[in-house]
Amino acid sequence: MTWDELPVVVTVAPIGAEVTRADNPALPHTPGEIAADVAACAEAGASVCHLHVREEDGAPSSRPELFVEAIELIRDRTPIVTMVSTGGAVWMPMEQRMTGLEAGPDLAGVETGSMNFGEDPFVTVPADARRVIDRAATLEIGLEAEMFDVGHVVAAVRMVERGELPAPLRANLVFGVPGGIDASPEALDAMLRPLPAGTHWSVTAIGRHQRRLLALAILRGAGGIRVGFEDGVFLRRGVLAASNAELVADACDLVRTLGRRAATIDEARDLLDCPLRVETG
Ligand code: KMH
Ligand code: ZN
Repeated sequence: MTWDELPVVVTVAPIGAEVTRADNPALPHTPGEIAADVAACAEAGASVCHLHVREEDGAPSSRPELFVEAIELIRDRTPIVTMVSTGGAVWMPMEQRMTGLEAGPDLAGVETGSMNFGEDPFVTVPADARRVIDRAATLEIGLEAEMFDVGHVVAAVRMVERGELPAPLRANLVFGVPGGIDASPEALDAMLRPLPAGTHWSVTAIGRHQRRLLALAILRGAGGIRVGFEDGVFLRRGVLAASNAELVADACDLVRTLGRRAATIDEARDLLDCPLRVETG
């Protein structure tokens, strides 16, 4: 298959830990709202959802019951690939960041380095990453490395070389977080350079260059792109998105305009090597 025939896995990140209803009133809070939102995003073309959870009042949370309920409700409605964040919020200790793993998602993110996240330290030392990797292995959950700067990519590749992170790597390259790498063509080149062949790489971009960087990634052969309120609440400059599903539909339009197509959920499961989990017992 040539790069242009490869379907693009569109991930939706509907919640995050920083965005609020003051930024966009359509932000989902409860597991029921999250599941309804994710189901609409799957209809619109998303094949993976990257999840955080919130308390009913919108406060970022790490309560495992909320992850369990959200994932159960999502699975009732759609076979979309479920992925939990283990980045959580900057103020969460590692134990809290890891609670989503216990809900048995298909995939989990793993941070491979530390950085400033805006004004705050966002710390993941190698022992923290290994904790996530070990627990995910025990629970048979696949991992996607979440990387915000070049050193994080180099660290992830070393973890693969040492046999800590399974190969082939699933990589999400994040651009434009203040404190991380910028959202520029040169930054995309720099983040791609250390990645071994066979990596499934996806691009997330924050800020005003989001759409341009996603377009560039699609044309560079990205395996995936990510959109959703976690990464941006605007459809266009000054125009709030009505919903996460609207952002997904727009991302799928962009994929098509550039001569590629969005992956179906089955194709995403194949490309990401994460078959539908069949619970036994
Ligand atoms: N909320 C950020 C501190 C992730 O989910 O992997 C971390 C984050 C990354 O959102
Ligand atoms: Zn996240």
